[in-house]
Amino acid sequence: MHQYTPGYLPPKLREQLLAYIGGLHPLWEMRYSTLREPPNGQPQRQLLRPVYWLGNWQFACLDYYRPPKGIKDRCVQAEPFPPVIDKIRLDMERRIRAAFSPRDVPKGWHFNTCLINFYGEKLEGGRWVDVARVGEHRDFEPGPVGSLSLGARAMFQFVSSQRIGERDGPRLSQWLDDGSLQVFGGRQFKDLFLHRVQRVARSTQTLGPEISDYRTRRINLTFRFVPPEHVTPYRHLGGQAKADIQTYVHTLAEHSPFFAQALAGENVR
Ligand SMILES: O=C(O)CCC(=O)C(=O)O
Repeated sequence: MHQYTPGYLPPKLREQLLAYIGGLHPLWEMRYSTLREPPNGQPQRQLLRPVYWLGNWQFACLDYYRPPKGIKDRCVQAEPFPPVIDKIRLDMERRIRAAFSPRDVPKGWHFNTCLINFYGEKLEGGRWVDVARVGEHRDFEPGPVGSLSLGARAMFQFVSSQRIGERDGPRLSQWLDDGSLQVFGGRQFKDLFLHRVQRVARSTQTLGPEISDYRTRRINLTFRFVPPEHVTPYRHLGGQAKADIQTYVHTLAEHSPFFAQALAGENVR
């Protein structure tokens, strides 16, 4: 099941959402822990773009949520959704429940995690380099996914996970416009297809918070469901996981009372 709704966000809500996002301080994470050698000789690298997670944070260095095996210490409790996002969340959930077969909506499903991606170009060695894309991947969180787009439009594609070569081509291509909502779920779109952001249209307009040496031209908010029993407060993380993300949590705590509190409560059980 795939549904695209252009013009989903009313202008006032869009404005409120952008005002909230404008106050965030996104993180630019490294793909692997900086305390150990990357696994299987993988090269260490910065993620392609800065991100901010709400609800729970999947730090790249702890690896992403991948049930059934990749569950422990993958999703770290993060700031709750602010009222503007909670309002949109409720409406998206209502639409999804109305449109999807109950078979594709797991028990207890609701949006409790939101990844905010900042797409743009970064200054590298005095040159602006376009990094506005995401490679093919699956979202392993159970149930439907909702995605809101702001700013320059993006070419979003579903491709078969069985693909032998490029000849096969994308199974579905969708331009995601400013203010649009895309939802997808069910076996075909979640399990059999992978998805990617192939490119983001060029634009001289920027949006979102100031990020040093970076120009954002598109923001995407992807909503998913992580079973609450798989979300771990910072203080309950294992020692290695806690050490891996400690610097990030300190950076977040500089601007986020939630993460400052998480650090203060570190020794509370
Ligand atoms: O930016 C988008 O439209 C999609 C982002 C995405 O694929 C993801 O967060 O998993």
